Amino acid sequence: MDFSVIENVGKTQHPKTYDGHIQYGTAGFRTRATILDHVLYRMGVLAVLRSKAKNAVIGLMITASHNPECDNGVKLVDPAGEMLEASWEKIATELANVNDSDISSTVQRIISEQNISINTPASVIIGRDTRTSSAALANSSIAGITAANGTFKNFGVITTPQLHYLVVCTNTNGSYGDATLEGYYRKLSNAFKSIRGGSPSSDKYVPSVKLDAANGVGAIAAREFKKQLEGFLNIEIYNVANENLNHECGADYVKVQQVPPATVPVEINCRCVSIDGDADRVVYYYVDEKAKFHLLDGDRIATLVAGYFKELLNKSGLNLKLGLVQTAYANGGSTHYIENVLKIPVACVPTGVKHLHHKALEFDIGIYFEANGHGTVVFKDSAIEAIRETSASSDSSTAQKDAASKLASAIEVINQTVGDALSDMLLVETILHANGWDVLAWESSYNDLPNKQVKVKVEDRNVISTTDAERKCVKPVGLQEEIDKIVSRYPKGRSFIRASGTEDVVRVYAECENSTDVEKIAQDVASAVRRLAGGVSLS
Ligand code: G16
Repeated sequence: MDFSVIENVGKTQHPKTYDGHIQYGTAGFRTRATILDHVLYRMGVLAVLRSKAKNAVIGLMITASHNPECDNGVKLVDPAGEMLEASWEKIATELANVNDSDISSTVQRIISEQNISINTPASVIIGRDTRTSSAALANSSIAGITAANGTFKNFGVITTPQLHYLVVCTNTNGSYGDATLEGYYRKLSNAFKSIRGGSPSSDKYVPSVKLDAANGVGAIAAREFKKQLEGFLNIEIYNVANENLNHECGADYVKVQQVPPATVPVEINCRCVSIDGDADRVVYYYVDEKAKFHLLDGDRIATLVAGYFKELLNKSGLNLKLGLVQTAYANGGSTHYIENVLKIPVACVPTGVKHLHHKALEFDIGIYFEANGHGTVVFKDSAIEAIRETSASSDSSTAQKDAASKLASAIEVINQTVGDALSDMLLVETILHANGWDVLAWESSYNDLPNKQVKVKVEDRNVISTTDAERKCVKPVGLQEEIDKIVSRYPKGRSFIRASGTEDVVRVYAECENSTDVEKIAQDVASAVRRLAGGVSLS
């Protein structure tokens, strides 16, 4: 590794032209695409160092997911498909922000502090979303990888979950699946078709969905699934353009605005699905006879999956620890249902799939979902083994074998490496089909508390500091007392605030018993934030 080459290429071809501080946030670096060239170059270099440190292949995904088209970003993916280890987020932030003339010394320091053997070979898998800026940023990362003497495989335009899948398959020598896009589609489609078997247990279930692809990369993947699942699931795809990414469509828009995209021809009581710009989030919704909009978000998906798995575990006689992980955004109605009706342990962690994923690994079967539709299910190897044994054992009854086989097939439909909008959709469709449910039956399991999210622009969102899985604000001093005072006026009132890790805003969440009050709580809390945390008007 020639440190002077790394520095010179950086200085001359990918110079730092932005003086502000850029931070590795909830899901990597995410900001305006025009200031990211030097960051991508340096992340190419860092991916090589990380690959050497782990002696494994690392993933590099260029996307700003749910953000607008003008933004972009990059996240590094660790060998087991997890988000970059937290201690390396600091390293990434430091390398992204040093002056051009300090690149060489910083890289050398990282090597020495992390005890990296520079002779270890390094390899990076690259993917990017459909943003106009993504191709050039991919080239910047390739320049960094090459300058640091690493090798790379560029998969071009792919979804974020596909990148995670490819990293895991490569690092497990194919035991998780073939490290190709064909392998990804084949694995999920075959599992979906095999578990689906005969007809649904009731004619309420109609095998058809309307899918809003957010004008993003998910449209490409959805088209492929549509082809492979012909005769099993009819996927009508909307919002497939290469422009207007996430604009008035996509999972984030539907979740936050609580309306369907105008571009999706909703029909009464029909299942509609929205995914986000890089296809790692999914929400369902429908409109009833009175034109009322109903959202079935990540909480609903989590409870649907948890109920199905709990029933199969009971029937199979397997004694496996099932748990669910949520964040503060989880609707109080869902948490109450999980704890008191499903009687499944539930944990709350800070926002960011990395936190949920790690917590979920503590269970034999860990279901994790953010309310925004980001989540999956993870299984311990020992749990998978036990499920497979029961499904094949002559000591099991037919009912036990049947339940265990269904669990075994469900494992194959799930992309365990990360939240995957399309794999999650296939899982939801599998369960609705197995239960013979339409969207109303699914929704009838519990009532959501009315809720509202708003964004507040402040001068510096870093003045906000929280604790207790983001449920309590510790700074600015006095803000939590204000929030407590506001929510205490309303039955089942709850609100919290936190600085976004992907947008330059403070997020406010509010819920309470009466829909007429929820807007008032959100606006009152937002005003308190503006007053105490230096609010500025939203441009
Ligand atoms: C990313 C993260 C999610 C997080 C979301 C919003 O999603 O992967 O875990 O919930 O950002 O984060 P924040 O509220 O901090 O802005 P995505 O789909 O945008 O990559």
